[in-house]
Amino acid sequence: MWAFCFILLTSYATLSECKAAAGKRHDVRHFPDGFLFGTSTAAYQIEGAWDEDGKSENIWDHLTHEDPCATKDCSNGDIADDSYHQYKRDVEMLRELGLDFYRFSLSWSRLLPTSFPDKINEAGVAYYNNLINEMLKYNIEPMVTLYHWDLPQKLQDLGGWANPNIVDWFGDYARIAFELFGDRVKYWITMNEPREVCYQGYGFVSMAPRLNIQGVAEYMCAKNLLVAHARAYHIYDEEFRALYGGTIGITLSTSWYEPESEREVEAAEDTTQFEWGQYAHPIFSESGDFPPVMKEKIAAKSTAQGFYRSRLPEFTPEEIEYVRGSSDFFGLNHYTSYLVYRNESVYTANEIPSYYDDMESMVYQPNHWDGSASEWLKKTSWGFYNLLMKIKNDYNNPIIYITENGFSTTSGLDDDDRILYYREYLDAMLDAIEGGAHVEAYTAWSLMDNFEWLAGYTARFGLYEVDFGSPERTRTPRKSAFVYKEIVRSRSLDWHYESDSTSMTIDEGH
Ligand code: PNW
Repeated sequence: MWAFCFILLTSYATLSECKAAAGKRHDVRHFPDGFLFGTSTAAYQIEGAWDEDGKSENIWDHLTHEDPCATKDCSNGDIADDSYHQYKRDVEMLRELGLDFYRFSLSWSRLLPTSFPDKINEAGVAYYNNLINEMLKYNIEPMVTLYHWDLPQKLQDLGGWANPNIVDWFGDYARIAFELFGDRVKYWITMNEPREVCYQGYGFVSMAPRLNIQGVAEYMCAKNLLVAHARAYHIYDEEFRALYGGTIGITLSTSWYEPESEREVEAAEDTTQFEWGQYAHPIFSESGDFPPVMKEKIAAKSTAQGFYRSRLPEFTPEEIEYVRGSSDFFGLNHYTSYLVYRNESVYTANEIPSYYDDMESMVYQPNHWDGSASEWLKKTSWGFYNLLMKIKNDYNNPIIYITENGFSTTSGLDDDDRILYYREYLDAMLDAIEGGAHVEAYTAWSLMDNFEWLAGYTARFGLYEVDFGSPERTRTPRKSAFVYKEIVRSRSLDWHYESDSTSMTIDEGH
C-alpha cells in the first residue's frame, strides 16, 4: 500500500486522499498487548526557574541572555512553562491522558551547579524527587533523559562536546543521576538527538552554542558524544543494572530521506548515513565505527583540502568495541521526510569544508507537502513506515521506542491538523509493526506548548495549550488531547472517534 501511496503522493495527491483510496482509514486498528504510551518534554523547554535555588547557567541561558533576539520572538526559557513550580499540574495532565509513562529530562546545571560531582544541589534533587514520586503515586513510569541540550556553560567554556574530557564529566554526572534516582527510574536515555547537538550547535548556528565551525567541530562533537554516551551506558550496566533492573539507551533524530528519482538512490543512502547513520552505525551495526561512506568521503576531501588528517576523528579499536552495542533500545525521534539529490558542488569555495559539502547531496521538501508551524516539518507518514522498516532491516531488528513524534501549530485549541498527523503516523507505525518492526513504545511530543529553541514560543507542539501570559502558565487541553486520551484508553486507533468535550476528567485507576 505504501508504494501505491507514494506514487499518488508524488502526483500531488494528499496523504489523506491516498489513505482513503487504500480504504484503510475506516478500520479500527489495535495496538499490541503491552504497548506503552507517553508524552515528552525537556528541562530547558519547560522548567523555568533558571537561576532559582542554586541552579547555575547553561548554554541556553547564556545564549538567550547574551543575544535576546537570537530567538524568533526575542524570548527565552527563564520562566517557560514554570514546571519547576507547576509540576503537580503536569502530573495531573499525565493522569488526565491516562499515560503509561512520561519522558522528561534532568537539568545538569540544576543538579550539579559546578558541573562536577563536588557539589550536589539539594533543591534540584528535591525537585526531581518530588516529580518522580508524584508520578509513581499514579503508576506513571518516569523515562529520564540525562542530556537534552542544556550543557552547563562552564563546560562549554572548556570546549563542551569538542573536549574529550567530557567523557569523564558526563560519566560522573550520569553516575550521580543513577545513584539519586535509579531506585525509581527504570527507563534511561543518555542523550537526546546527537545530530542536532553536534551539527546544529557546533557545525552550524541554529542551536546553542552556535559555533559555526563547519566540517570540523560537528565531527569532533560526534565522536566525543558517542564515547560519553557509551561511558554512561557501561556505568549503568556494570554498577546499577543488577540492582535496579532498568533499561538504558540513546535517542537519535531520524528523518526519512527519499531519493528524488531512481538515479538518486545512492545520494539518499549517503545522506541517511551522514544524518543519522553517523550515530546509529557505531552503536547498532555489527561492525561498529562511523559509516564507511563517511570515513571515505571525509578522508579524501580532507587530504585534497590540505588537512594533515581526516576531519572525521578516528575511533581506536577499543573505543569501537566500547560504543558498539551500547544501547538496549533504539530511541527514535521522528517528525518528517526529505527528498534528496546528488550535488557535488554544494557550496561555494568559502564554505568548504562543510558537512553538506562532505555529503555531496541536497535535501528539500516540496511545497505541496502538508506543512506545520515549523518550516522543516511536513506531514509525510509514509516516510515513518519506510524509516521503521529500514531500521529493522539494517540493524537486526532492534527494540524501538518512539521517544518523540508530533506536529506544530500556532495557538488555538482546535487542532484538527495535529489530530490528523497523529492518526496518520500511528497508522504508519502499526503498518511497520505488522511488517515485523519491534516498536514497543510511542511518545507524543509534546505534553504541552513550550520553548521551541530558536523558534521561541511561535511553534506550538502541545497536546495542552499553555497561556504564556498568565502567571501560572495555565494549561488547557486541545482537541488532540482528547483524541490521544481515547487512543491510549482504548489501545486502538479509530478514525471515527470525535470528542466534543472541553473539560478533562481523570479516569479510575489514574
Ligand atoms: C526535537 N529537524 O528537535 C527535540 O528533541 C525537541 O526538543 C524539539 O522541541 C522537538 O523536536 C520539536 O522541534 C528537533 O530539523 C529539531 O529535523 C529539529 C529537527 C528535528 C527534531
